[in-house]
Amino acid sequence: MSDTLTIALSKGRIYKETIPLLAQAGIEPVDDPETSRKLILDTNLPYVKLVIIRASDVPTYVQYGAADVGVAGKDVLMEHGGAGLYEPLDLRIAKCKLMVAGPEGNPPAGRRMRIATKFVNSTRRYYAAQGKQVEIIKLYGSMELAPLVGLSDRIVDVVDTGNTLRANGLMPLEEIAQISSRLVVNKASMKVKHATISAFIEHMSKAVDALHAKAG
Ligand code: PRT
Ligand code: MG
Repeated sequence: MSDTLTIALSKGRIYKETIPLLAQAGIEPVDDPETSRKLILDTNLPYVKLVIIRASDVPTYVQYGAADVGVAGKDVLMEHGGAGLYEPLDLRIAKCKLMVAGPEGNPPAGRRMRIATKFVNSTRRYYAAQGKQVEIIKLYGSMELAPLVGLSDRIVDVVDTGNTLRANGLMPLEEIAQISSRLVVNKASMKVKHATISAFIEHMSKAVDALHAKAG
């Protein structure tokens, strides 16, 4: 008999890049979340379900045990803080960098620099570590717009190709962290469903290695 295993995933790039890993681990969803309206997806294994939620909600679902495990970007995990979670595996997918970006030229003198971001905690920590006093403006999206309309001097956002920055006349300025997606596990589930979850982590770890060996 197997314990139930609920896996939290977000749509979009994390879903697309996690599915091949799950397939290697023997788990295949029955529905496609991009076309289905279901938020709980059945899989080929009767005891495994996928819950499809916002990327930034994944750590919260796993923290409270609403999902046993989940896949979340390190950017999202740094912001969440990691309470109630184990982070046993780097899945090496959805890679990007958390960066400070802005227009060319020096920041304004004579007042605190303004930074627009949805990564408020990570931004505060980054500047505090440098002893810099900055004003952080919380946004929920389209950070690149903020410097263009004078809302902020800089932004902190995740950057992949940098095309979005360039298209808006901004440049990557400072790297805060290298980002990839991580497998996270609810601490209580790890105890109560130890055999099932250890086996899942082991399968996913092998899947990461196999996909990397193939990609070269
Ligand atoms: O979209 P939603 O508001 O629901 O949530 P989300 O933006 O957090 O989710 P999603 O699916 O967009 O991103 C999930 C995770 O993918 C993030 O938490 C990161 O860990 C990771 N990731 C990897 C990225 C990118 N690459 C990335 N390029 N997340 C976002 N982007 C954005 C980037 O900020 C820019 O706006 O994609 C745009 C294109 O990037 P460039 O640099 O290639 O132009
Ligand atoms: Mg997005």
